[in-house]
Amino acid sequence: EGKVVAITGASSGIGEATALLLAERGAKIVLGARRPERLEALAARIEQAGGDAVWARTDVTRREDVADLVQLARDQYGKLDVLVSNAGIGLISRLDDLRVEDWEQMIDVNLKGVLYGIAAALPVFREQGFGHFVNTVSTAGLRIVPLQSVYAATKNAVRTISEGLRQEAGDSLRVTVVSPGAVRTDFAEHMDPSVKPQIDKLMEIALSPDAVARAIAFAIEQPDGVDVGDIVVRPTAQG
Ligand code: NJP
Repeated sequence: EGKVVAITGASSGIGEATALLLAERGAKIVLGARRPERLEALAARIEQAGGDAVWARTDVTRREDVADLVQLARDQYGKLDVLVSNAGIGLISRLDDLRVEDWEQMIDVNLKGVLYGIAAALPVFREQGFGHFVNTVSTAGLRIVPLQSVYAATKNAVRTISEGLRQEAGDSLRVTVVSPGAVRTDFAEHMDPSVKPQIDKLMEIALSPDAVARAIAFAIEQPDGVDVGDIVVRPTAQG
């Protein structure tokens, strides 16, 4: 339907599935992530299917990269309708293990990356008089369990900021948080081998990333004035 949608973490999993689905439905897609070869291949796939996509190497821990991604949307398509801040990393461990660098990385990607998205897109949305933030958070933030507390904290911080943004936004902006449960992506690949058995078990019941993509598309495709604020998508088998 001609919306311009920028997606961070578009090189795999939920971001990639969302890019493909929205492109198929007529959106123009601006892809961001750190792996250029994957973005290039995805953009080519979208173009071959008759869609429209551009990409930029984007590390969301670098404020200027996120600003450049937003600028690319404006340069290429003249506007930005939606920013999907989806890049995320889950490095779960016991607090006792003092994985301070992992904590910092999760804060940098999951929290500061989203804030950089707000810093880049909010002035654009204000100027345009419309805009939509979609932030991928987590069901891990809804029920805190051992090993996941720092990850959950970064996601709950984004949830809090999203609600503040919604309240400050007025009627011209939309803000959506999407909380996936277990989804079959590369997400678990970055985790410590010690938690692998637990994660493998979860992956047995995990959803396809398409399920989350459809939820994101649902929020984006609502008519003006309708704000889908909070969506949880998890497998029926997830406790
Ligand atoms: O995982 P994965 P998902 N700068 O690993 C990118 C949340 N979630 O699709 O940079 C920019 O396939 C990375 O790209 P690259 C989760 O917290 C998931 O499952 O090229 N991008 C890749 O495209 C996350 O927020 C589950 O390596 C960076 C993407 O992030 C979102 O869903 C459950 C980056 C990760 O894709 C998508 O994750 C849940 C950086 N510095 C929440 N670092 C689940 N899968 O079960 C990473 O509750 N990326």
